[in-house]
Amino acid sequence: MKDLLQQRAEHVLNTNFKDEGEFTIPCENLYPFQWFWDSGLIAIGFAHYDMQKAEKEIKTLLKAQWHNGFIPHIIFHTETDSYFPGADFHRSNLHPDASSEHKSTGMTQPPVTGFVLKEMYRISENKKSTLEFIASQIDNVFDNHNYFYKNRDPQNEGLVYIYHNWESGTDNSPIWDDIWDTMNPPEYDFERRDTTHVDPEQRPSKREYDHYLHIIEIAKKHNYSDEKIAELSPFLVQDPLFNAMLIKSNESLIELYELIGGNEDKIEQLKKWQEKSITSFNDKLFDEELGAYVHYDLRNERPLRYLSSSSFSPLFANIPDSEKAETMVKVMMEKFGSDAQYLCASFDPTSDRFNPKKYWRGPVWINLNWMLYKGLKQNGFDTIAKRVKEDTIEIIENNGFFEYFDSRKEMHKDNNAGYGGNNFSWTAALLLDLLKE
Ligand code: 9WN
Repeated sequence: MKDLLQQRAEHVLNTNFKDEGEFTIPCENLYPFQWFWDSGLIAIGFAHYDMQKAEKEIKTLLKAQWHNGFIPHIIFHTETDSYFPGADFHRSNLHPDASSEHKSTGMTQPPVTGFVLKEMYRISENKKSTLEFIASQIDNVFDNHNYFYKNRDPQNEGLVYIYHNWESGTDNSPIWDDIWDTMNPPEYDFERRDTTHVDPEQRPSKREYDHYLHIIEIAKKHNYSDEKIAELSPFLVQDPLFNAMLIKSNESLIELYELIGGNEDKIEQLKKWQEKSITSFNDKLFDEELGAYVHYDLRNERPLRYLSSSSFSPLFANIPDSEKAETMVKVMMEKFGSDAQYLCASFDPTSDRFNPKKYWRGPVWINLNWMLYKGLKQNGFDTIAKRVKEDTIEIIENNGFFEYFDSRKEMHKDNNAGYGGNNFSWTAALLLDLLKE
């Protein structure tokens, strides 16, 4: 008999899978299209009970890849006006390499696909068939990494930039406040849709959206040209979470190509990227004083010295040595791990900018918890890993399959501390993975 929680998780995923397009929405109304990193994480959940759906999810995503290897952050498979900004605002067709078949945004998201394929292989009970599927898709993922290293690394450091906060996946992190301080966008006139689905207290402000739209307007003015964006975007950041995802995916692609056989040139290239990226990551993004990794603002040439759950994500990609790992975990427990807090708040609970109800300014997110759990385990921090896992299962079981959760334990007394969208796909998918461990 399947455990009830597992059944509920599968139900969320099955309901959000859209047969007509063969992809899964993150959640009804609030996010009605296919999102890049959501899709990858969702495939991990499906892999546990319906490998065909997991494969479809990835295949559909990669079909929307651009000719230059770029994978967009949203693919607008269907027409609906429940989301803003939609396809008509983003106008991906401005870029000469954009897919002519699929409307999308002109920005990307954390490159999870490489390690997702590896996870699918790990989970699979029919390794031969799954490896065949992987062999049919893997070159697209390699091309995506090639796109990043060729176009998003102007100083040839092995660290790629993001040009928009929506590319980070951690959309309104307080870290971006320092960048908003350098900008003064117009007050745009537009109709938000997110705040018709979710309490505005839990979402970014109108003024934040002005900044988000302004960056896109600049990119569109230059037809999403990477060169022009690198030259002109007011937002140009080397993000530790984004780069950790790329590095973890490099590692997985190497392992998968070795299993498939041949492809020596690609393996060699991946190893070169990997070595350079890890060295620069440690040299440039590790903040000795804070004891963890931070973001670097490439536009204004300065580190953004704040602790967030992204600061610890490099554990998952085996980036820190054992000494750095010890330091990071100590900092994480001191600042984020008090008995009053669930692990792991998305932003430093001891900071003035911490807001445990608002989106990426403090709440616990399940995708980051999943990565931290894996990272802690890989690095031998079994007891803390166990706490992250237990906290994650407990908050979902008590509150439901929400998008994010209050990090303060006192707020969970009435099992009413889940925020944002409900029946959220990656919450269900990654819970399934944790339950099957
Ligand atoms: C913009 C879909 C996405 C996630 C992001 C999350 C949120 C979108 C939004 O939802 O962002 O991409 O409109 O708020 O921050 O990580 O991929 O679930």
